[in-house]
Amino acid sequence: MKSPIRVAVTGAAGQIGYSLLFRVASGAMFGLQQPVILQLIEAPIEKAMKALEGVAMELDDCAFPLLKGVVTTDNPVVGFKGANWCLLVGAKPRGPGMERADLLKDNGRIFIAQGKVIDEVAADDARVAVVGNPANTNCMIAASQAKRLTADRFTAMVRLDQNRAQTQLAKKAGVDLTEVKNIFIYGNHSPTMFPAFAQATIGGKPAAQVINDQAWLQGPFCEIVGKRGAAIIAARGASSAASAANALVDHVRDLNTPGTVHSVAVKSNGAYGFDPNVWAGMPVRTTAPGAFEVITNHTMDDFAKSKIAATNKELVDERAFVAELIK
Ligand code: NAX
Repeated sequence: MKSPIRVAVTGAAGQIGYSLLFRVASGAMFGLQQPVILQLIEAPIEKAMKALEGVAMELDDCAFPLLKGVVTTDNPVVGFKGANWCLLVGAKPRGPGMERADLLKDNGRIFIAQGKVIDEVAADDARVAVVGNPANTNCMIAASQAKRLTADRFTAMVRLDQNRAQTQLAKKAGVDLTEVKNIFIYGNHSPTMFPAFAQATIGGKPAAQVINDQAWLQGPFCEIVGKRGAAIIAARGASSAASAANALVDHVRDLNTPGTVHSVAVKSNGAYGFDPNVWAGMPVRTTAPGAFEVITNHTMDDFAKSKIAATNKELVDERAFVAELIK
């Protein structure tokens, strides 16, 4: 049996946390041969810490063979100490009437503090995956604080959007979703994201040829994927949690599986016209556990270029809102 890895999770008593932790402890994220120690971090709020104790009790009650320890804390220094993976799920939600700029700044302060502490106390091989919204910009902010860890260690999750896009293409084509390949998400995890259908294939043929409805691909398809989160809130009365947790399992598992090609928000290297200072969703190929290269050779037509320009502009604007924090 391998020695355990330490997995720090913020927002561990939240909705996504409740769907996520049991899958990490069961081996879904790191494999059935990899023991884990969970280091669960919550906001310093009595109610949240009490709920976290309940979650830890339930983890105990599952008797997971791979779970070698659970730490619960409201102190990020304790929670991130020696962590090999830092899953940043916790964030301040947007309250009624709250301006987007204020949401960005409030979360910015959280992610500045967490980025600093991770850089100081996490393991040398630490990797960070950000889920808390606005995920791309929060990731950029956390990475801005790192002196020891390089920017490629910081990724944000757009995998839920990729999974949503894959299923929508399969439903439209009337095929099993495993027939759909090479659908990747570009840009921000927000309604401006672009699910690039031109590269996608269905049963080995171009998706656009199989679906044969360019208006649907350019219109309703992009809209359904971009606004799926809002549709789930409208139906369920709460935001997507189980599917988000599942996507994070996919995100981390695929970043640890060499050869996998998948959508991840990473620091832009200027590819596809993204500003080099933003974190943008794009296809990456995992080259070694935790390491990746960006796939830069996808051809974009004028429609794709205009969608990417719009989502890039939103990311650049978000960065401008928090510029004073990351100086
Ligand atoms: P919840 O409100 O259920 O849980 C968030 C938890 O974070 C709470 O328990 C809260 O106490 C905790 N928290 C707040 N500040 C913290 C801090 N400084 N340190 C540690 N914990 C802190 O939200 P949930 O539904 O779990 O969603 C979590 C985040 O994921 C939200 O920002 C949400 O918008 C975002 N999402 C991101 C998605 C993505 O694809 N990137 C999709 C799903 C989700 O909407």
